[in-house]
Amino acid sequence: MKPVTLEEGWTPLVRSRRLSEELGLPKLFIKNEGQNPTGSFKDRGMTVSVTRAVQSGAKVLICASTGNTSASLAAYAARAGVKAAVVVPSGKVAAGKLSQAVAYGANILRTDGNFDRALNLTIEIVSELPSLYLMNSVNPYRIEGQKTVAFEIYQQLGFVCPDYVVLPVGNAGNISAVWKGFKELKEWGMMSRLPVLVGVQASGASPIVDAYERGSQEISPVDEPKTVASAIRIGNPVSWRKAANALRESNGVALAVSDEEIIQAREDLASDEGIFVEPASATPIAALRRLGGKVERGSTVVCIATGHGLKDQDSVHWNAEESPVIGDKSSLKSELGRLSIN
Ligand code: AN7
Repeated sequence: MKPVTLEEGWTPLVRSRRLSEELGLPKLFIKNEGQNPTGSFKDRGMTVSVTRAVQSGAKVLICASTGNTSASLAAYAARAGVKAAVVVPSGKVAAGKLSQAVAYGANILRTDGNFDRALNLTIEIVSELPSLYLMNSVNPYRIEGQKTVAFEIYQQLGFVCPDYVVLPVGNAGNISAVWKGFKELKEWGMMSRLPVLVGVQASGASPIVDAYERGSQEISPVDEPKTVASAIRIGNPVSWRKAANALRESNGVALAVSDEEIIQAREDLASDEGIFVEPASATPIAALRRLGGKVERGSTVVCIATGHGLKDQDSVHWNAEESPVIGDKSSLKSELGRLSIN
């Protein structure tokens, strides 16, 4: 069977121009996963998992989602000609992501409460109704697809292992996938070392960071996760053990950043680098600011920008009243005069 694909992956690895100076990291790169077909890294995994599901005869694919997984599943199910059901926490998903799922024709099921509850309900119903095929990142094919970002980073750096890979952590599927990809490159003899992983959570939804800081082997779930970064508003990450393992094996760091730091980083990525991401995807820049000089200046650092900014426009504050209304050419001219144009 031919794969179900929308030509995902092969996203740009963009070298930072300005934030690199501020952070004192001349070799800072942004892996712009927002350039995937549905605007997030989820597409890398969805091509594999939908292909395998369809191959096994599945007719209804289901996931719980904070938004991006639902948009991605909806698109690949449409492509494959099978049904998608997406279970989302009511009122907690960014409008751009929901409109994608609607446009691609998914069945939208809203639950009360948060994402963790939506995922629990979904996992329970899948165990009772065998015609449903679970597409969350506990599905191992998702991880197999998502690990390809490691292969691309290695290739785009000129067949070199980065020193640090910095990424947001929600349900912890992606950090597990990234780590699997780099470990395989090493096993295959392509690289002789491995990167240090930096996993970033929002401070209102940081069970993995909390356990890391306590030095604990177990997480304590956060009952009511809160953050502006709705993609990673997750209190009980299903793959936390894999994340903890990846952090330990890579000598990695887990840290939490505040909503203010996230929004500032999102603004700066857009206005300093020309890369517009959703809030969760700006957490790596906020984390590098926190780490300050702890990352050696000569290091090759890759931040994974996981999702596109257009998905979450509510996070951009713009007051139309503050921008001038142009009545005629002379008012246009006088307004432009402020920009020192001749
Ligand atoms: C932009 O869509 O969990 O740690 O249901 O959308 O693998 O969960 C999204 C997660 C980071 C965290 N950045 O990845 C979902 C969902 C963005 C995301 C993450 C998500 P994981």
